[in-house]
Amino acid sequence: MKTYQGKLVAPARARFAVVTSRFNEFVTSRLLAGALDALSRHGADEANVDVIWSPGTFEIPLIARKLVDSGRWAAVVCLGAVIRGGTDHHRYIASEAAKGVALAGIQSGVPCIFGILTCDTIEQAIERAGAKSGNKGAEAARSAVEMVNLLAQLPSRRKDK
Ligand code: INI
Repeated sequence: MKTYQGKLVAPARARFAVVTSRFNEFVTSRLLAGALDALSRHGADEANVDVIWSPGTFEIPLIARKLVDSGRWAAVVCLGAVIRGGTDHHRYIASEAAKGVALAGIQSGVPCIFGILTCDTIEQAIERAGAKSGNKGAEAARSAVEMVNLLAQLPSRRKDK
């Protein structure tokens, strides 16, 4: 039996992009701080980390797609905070963001990590951005490091297939 698992050490030359939504910036700035701290603690050189601000969470998939298509980044960490309002608006944003981030990753082979909070209340969002329930930005960054290492170990598609 062979077991594959990704180390939590950023490869020396791997570049990480962190796409962060400006909408609900009081939450997303904390997710970003958590992500940057985690990348640094897991060995990523600051010079290899780029932050890209998105107007809102809805726009994140298009940015992620452009980043993965460039081939410049080993992983894209997507951070946002969708908080329920008085209408269904938030549902469409959250569902398009989840689909779009997943598709960007699946279609490119570049890990696109879903660090987007989907919460009923502002309190729930704050709890997940460094208060009671950890920091989902840091978790997302760790997943990015793990995925970059894991994918590097998995066999590539055979050329004759
Ligand atoms: N964007 C968010 O990131 N979070 C939200 O909770 C949110 N809500 O609920 O409206 C939100 N809206 C903006 C959206 O992401 C787009 O930027 C906007 O619709 C323009 O396309």
